[in-house]
This record gives sequence, C-alpha cells and structure tokens, in this order.
Amino acid sequence: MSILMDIGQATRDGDQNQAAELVRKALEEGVEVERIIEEAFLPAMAQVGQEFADGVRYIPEMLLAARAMQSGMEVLRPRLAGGKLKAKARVVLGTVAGDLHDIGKNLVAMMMEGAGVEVIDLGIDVPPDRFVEAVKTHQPDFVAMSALLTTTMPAMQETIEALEEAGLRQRVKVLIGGAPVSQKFAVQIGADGYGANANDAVRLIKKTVA
Ligand code: B1M
Repeated sequence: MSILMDIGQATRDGDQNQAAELVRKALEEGVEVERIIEEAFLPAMAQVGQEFADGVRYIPEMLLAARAMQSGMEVLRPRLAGGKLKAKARVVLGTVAGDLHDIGKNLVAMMMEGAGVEVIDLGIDVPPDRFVEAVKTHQPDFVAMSALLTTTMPAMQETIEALEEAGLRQRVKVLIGGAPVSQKFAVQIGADGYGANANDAVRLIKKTVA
C-alpha cells in the first residue's frame, strides 16, 4: 500500500497520531504537499461523507476523521506558508451562521496565507453582523464565506444583504465556496466570485489584486 493510501486509511479510521506521523513520513520521502491533500485527504473525506450518507458511518466517526485530517494538515501548515504576494490583499474569512464545518475553510486559509494573503479568520457559525463588524474593523479587500450545508447556503445571501444595508458592499469583493455552493449560486446571490477549491480561491484573489 502506498503512503498516500495509508494516510487516507488513517484519516478514515480517525487515527490522529497515525495521520500526522504518516504525513511527516511522506514529506520526508519527498511526496508533494498537493498530492497529500488531493490524493489522500480529500478522497478519504469524500468517502467518509458518502458512508455517512449511506448510513454506515455515524457523526462521532465523521468527527474523528475530521480531526485526523486536521492533525495531518497541521503538519503541512509550515509548508503552505511563506508566499510571494505578501500583504497585497486582506481577507475576512468565515463559515456562515449555523454551519460548524471548518476543515475546508481552514484549508482555504492555509493556502491563502501560503500565497501571502493576510487572513482574518472569524471561525465557524459566523452570523452576518459579525462579518459586517469585521469589515468595519479590518477593512479587508475580500470577504470569503464557506458553507457545507444546503441549509446554511441562504446565510451567504443574508450576509451580502447585511453588507449592503451597512453601506459596505461596494468596499469589498465577496467570494463564496463549499461543497454545495456553485458558480450559478454565486451569481444568484450577487457574490463576486466562487472558488471550487482552495487553489481556486487563491487564484480568484490573485486575479483581482494583480
Ligand atoms: Co457534516 N455534512 N454534518 N460534519 N460533513 C457533510 C457536509 C455532508 C455532505 C455529509 C453527507 O451527508 N454526505 C452533509 C450535508 C448534506 C447537505 O447539506 N446536503 C453533512 C451533514 C448532514 C451534517 C450534520 C447536519 C449531521 C447531523 O448532525 N445530522 C452536521 C451539521 C453540523 C453543523 O454544521 N451545524 C454535520 C456535522 C459534521 C461534523 C461536525 C461531524 C464534521 C465537521 C468537522 C469539522 O469541520 N471540524 C462533518 C464532516 C467532517 C463532514 C464531511 C464528511 C466532510 C467535510 C470536509 O471536511 N471535507 C462532509 C461530506 C463531504 O463533504 N463529502 C459532511 C473536506 C474539506 C477539505 O472539503 O469542506 O468541501 P470542503 O472544502 C473544500 C471546498 O468545498 C472548498 O475548498 C475546500 C478545499 O478544497 N471550499 C471553499 C470550502 N470553503 C470554501 C470557501 C471559499 C472557497 C472555497 O471561499 C472563497
């Protein structure tokens, strides 16, 4: 079994120590960071989600898998940091109200920081008024929102409306992302861009500030 398969297995098993240890080993062996994310972690989480949807895996196991991925991602963090775009853009980022999923958001934050973008991470379950306050306080170039549940997608629109009501909408570009979100939805709610994945989100920012 290849080391990437082993990392995937440790993630699915929810074994945090093993996941982190195998990531360290993979880096020592010269495996690229992108391959660890794209060929080990993402397929493992997709499988976990499918098994949950099929009723053969339960929430605690899903949570353990999430923690295993996060512990592996922490090992990767230093490799993702130190980019070339230093402080060319500031982003206020958060998972929208009602939504507790943060692995994708954290990955987006790491990739942005890796590209030299300053990230103000508001965390999870962020209501529209906290995004508004953060825009007032930090004056970012971008607001980036993440949603993983179909039920929390409307909170993205509510946040855009709150920015409009506060007279701040024209000051920032709004980017959205997350598994149930699409380009079509971005257009529908008046967002400025949709990132299908973390790389895409960074690409959108680079394109805008270039
Ligand atoms: Co939840 N969950 N979950 N969950 N969970 C999903 C999302 C689900 C699809 C599983 C399934 O049924 N197949 C399903 C949603 C169904 C739907 O809405 N249609 C679901 C459900 C139902 C739930 C609960 C309601 C379960 C329950 O309680 N009955 C509950 C909700 C809690 C809440 O939020 N209020 C719940 C809870 C949880 C856990 C807490 C156990 C855990 C989250 C732990 C954590 O995040 N710290 C969890 C997990 C782990 C998942 C799955 C398995 C994995 C998500 C993940 O981390 N993926 C997920 C199944 C799946 O997605 N296939 C599932 C890896 C991550 C790197 O990918 O987040 O997509 P992702 O991020 C990507 C892109 O989307 C994009 O870039 C990232 C990197 O490429 N991206 C952005 C994300 N945000 C972006 C922002 C941007 C740009 C790009 O800004 C510009």
